[in-house]
Amino acid sequence: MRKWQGVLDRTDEEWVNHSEGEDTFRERRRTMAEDYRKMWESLGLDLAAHDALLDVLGKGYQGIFLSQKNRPEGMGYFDFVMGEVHGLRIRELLDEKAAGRKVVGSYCVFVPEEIVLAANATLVGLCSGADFAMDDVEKLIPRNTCSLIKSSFGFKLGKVCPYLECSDMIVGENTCDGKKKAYETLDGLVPNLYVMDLPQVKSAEGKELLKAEYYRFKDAVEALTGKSVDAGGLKEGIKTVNAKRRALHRLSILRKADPAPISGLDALLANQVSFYDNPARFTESLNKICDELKTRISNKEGVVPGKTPRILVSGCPMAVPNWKLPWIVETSGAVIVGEESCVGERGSRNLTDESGASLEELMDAIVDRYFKVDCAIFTPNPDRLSHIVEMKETYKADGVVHYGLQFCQPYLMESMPVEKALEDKNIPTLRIETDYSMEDVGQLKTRVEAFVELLK
Ligand code: BJ8
Repeated sequence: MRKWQGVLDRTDEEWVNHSEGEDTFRERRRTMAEDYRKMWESLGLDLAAHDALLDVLGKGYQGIFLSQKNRPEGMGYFDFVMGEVHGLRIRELLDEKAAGRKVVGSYCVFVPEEIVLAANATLVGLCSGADFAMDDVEKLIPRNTCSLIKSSFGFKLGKVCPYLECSDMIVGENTCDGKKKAYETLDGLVPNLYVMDLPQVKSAEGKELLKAEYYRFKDAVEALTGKSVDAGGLKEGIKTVNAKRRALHRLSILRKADPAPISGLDALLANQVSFYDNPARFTESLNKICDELKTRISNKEGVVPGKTPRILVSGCPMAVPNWKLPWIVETSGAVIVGEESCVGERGSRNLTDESGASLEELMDAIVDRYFKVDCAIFTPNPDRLSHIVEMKETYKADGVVHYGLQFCQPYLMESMPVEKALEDKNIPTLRIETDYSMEDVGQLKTRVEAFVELLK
């Protein structure tokens, strides 16, 4: 924690000059790089493939994030975390493991972090935001599978994800058909897959199923860690996760301001980092940015000058390093002011009631909270439609871009009623269907630019 604390406390000048001196800094980075390579090797990563991935990511990050103007200073912390996302954070997780803690990896916001924390384990999101090893992937799952699922296979087959390799348990979930069938195949590739069954209907029976599955998951995590989940531990877990969600809500609410105090790209990055970082440290860093944004707002200082069309993005989750659509939108003269997404407000919307005294009451509170998540796998799913309209109003968006990944039936099917509900209220809407490749960037940019012109 001390190394990270130093980062949180760094002044601007120290970020640039690294007060230890340039030579010492370079030497320290060289030693760290050597240490990381040994660490990645010990996790079984393919070093050459991993180097290639980090190279592409580093260049992409530079071009997309660091080239933005007028960023909040507090984003320095998130730049640092991204720079160390396969380095220092993995070292920290391995240190935790050496001290007896377990790591649980997840692909979905239905996996309750509160229970994982209460059982003395750490929850991490598993990367699924870039194409990798596609030739190998398409030998195992059909070509016409969504990019997110293909990516999770690519990161495993290409041996490039240290989070996946250091997870003691990998949690899959029966959500969309693509995922639930893909996990049958993933089961043969990893030794520690746990599959959580999830309801598809918001009925009393559906809620009972979720409750039964959360108890089954609690038992499985207890068996993994050897620590029983009791009321005290669960209450602490709930408080930690609530504090993280409160900070994310605070960030969302600050984005109501016009002019927008932070870019959509940076806000998305904060949401993405929330899946990897230590929750308490993340909460502290995000609250610092929110304090800075509050000052910006009182000074009427925006991230982009003048009147800029404001966009709400709605649809499939954008996992690291999927920044394609936000980058297109924000380099086309608009600013994103909200994300109706699991890596955004759908994933963090509600808090869990902390007031229960017994384990049963707290487990019920967790079930109540997660049962409100309005993922498109639910049928029917009217809450999502009202949330999109509500968010458009709350964040004073001028229009909505619906983001659907190719071959994602739940979100592409639902994009039709979403468009209808928005059009009924005269809200301009653009439906996008894409994947992780860069082949359609030119075509998407033309469509987004035309949409932004319409909003002016
Ligand atoms: S709660 S959105 S994180 S399931 S894009 S894999 S739906 S075919 S990701 Fe999700 Fe949980 Fe729902 Fe959220 Fe399938 Fe669509 Fe692919 Fe998707």
